[in-house]
Amino acid sequence: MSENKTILSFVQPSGDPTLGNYLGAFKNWAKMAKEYNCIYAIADLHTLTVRQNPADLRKNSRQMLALLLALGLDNEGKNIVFAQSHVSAHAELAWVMNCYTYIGELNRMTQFKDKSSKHQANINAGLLTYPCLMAADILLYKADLVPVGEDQRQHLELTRDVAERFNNLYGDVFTVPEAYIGKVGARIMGLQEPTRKMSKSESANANNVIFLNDDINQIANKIKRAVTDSDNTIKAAEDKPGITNLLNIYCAVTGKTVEEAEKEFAGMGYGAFKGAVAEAVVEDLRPLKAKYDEILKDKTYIDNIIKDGAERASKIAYRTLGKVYKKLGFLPRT
Ligand code: ATP
Ligand code: LTN
Repeated sequence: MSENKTILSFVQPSGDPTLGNYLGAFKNWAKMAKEYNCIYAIADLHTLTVRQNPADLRKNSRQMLALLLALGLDNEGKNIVFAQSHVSAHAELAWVMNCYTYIGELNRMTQFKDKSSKHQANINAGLLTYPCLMAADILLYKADLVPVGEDQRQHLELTRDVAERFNNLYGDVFTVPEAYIGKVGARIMGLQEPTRKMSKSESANANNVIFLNDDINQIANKIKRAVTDSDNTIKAAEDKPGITNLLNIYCAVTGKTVEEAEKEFAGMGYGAFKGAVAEAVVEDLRPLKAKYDEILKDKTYIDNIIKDGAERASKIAYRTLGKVYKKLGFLPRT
């Protein structure tokens, strides 16, 4: 049955890809790529809500695409990989979504509150209306499932509300999507600040974030330097955020449950535990990094894949946009 279902997810090319992106999102995308029709893109339009350096944005966009391709999410067969800015239907449907979303709903978004407190000199309208563009991304492709990390759950719920609101007014236009949030890895925290999400664009301390661009030794060292606590028991608990985070990371790469991992490490010292986590992460990342480095060297290959991706995405997106415009009462273009 999953054969005909569509899954869709986008990532912002707003920095170097992190272990959080990989474990919270991409690893699930890769698992599902075999079973579903998949649409994956870089959300370059979304990055403008925070000021970007154009050269960095170009570099980050190719890096993020190289990673998606290294994970096997390419355009072979049924999957579509592209850049959001190449399909203008996103910006067009986002305007419509803006007119069917209430300011009160947008004001409640945690990401808006978070980012506006961090970027006080640039609280632009896009930062507030960001979920309308995200809703457009999802609804244009009639996505059934949207695999994301925990931080995006609220945006997904808003998308569902707006889709239902629109359908109630105009009949069944949109598919109401479900969020898919993995059981482990959905929220990887910083290694130095384990009470805050590991984030590619908010990393003052380089040891806090594992970047997929880091070399294997750097990755292992960052894990070995992760903050823990002084009680020396390896258990997940609210007052042990450092250990809990390392256990989550370990489980996300090995597929084990937290209980299994706790049993495995019972009685072990923190040093040995961190060494085991580092080894598991490095083993998981080594082949992926090798592929990623190889693909990144071939700009033309990446650019060709997204050209083809944009053409295929456009066909689906404009079909939906046409239907929406017709329902709204816009004159047909004859
Ligand atoms: P930014 O720092 O620019 O906000 P980000 O690193 O949070 O970016 P996004 O581009 O917003 O990453 O997210 C890409 C995907 O990775 C999303 O599905 C998001 O939920 C997931 N993700 C990001 N950070 C983490 C994390 N620390 N743990 C789990 N999943 C994450
Ligand atoms: N808001 C998301 C990125 C994003 C997205 C989407 C995710 C933009 N459009 C559509 C899933 C579906 C983020 O910041 N991670």
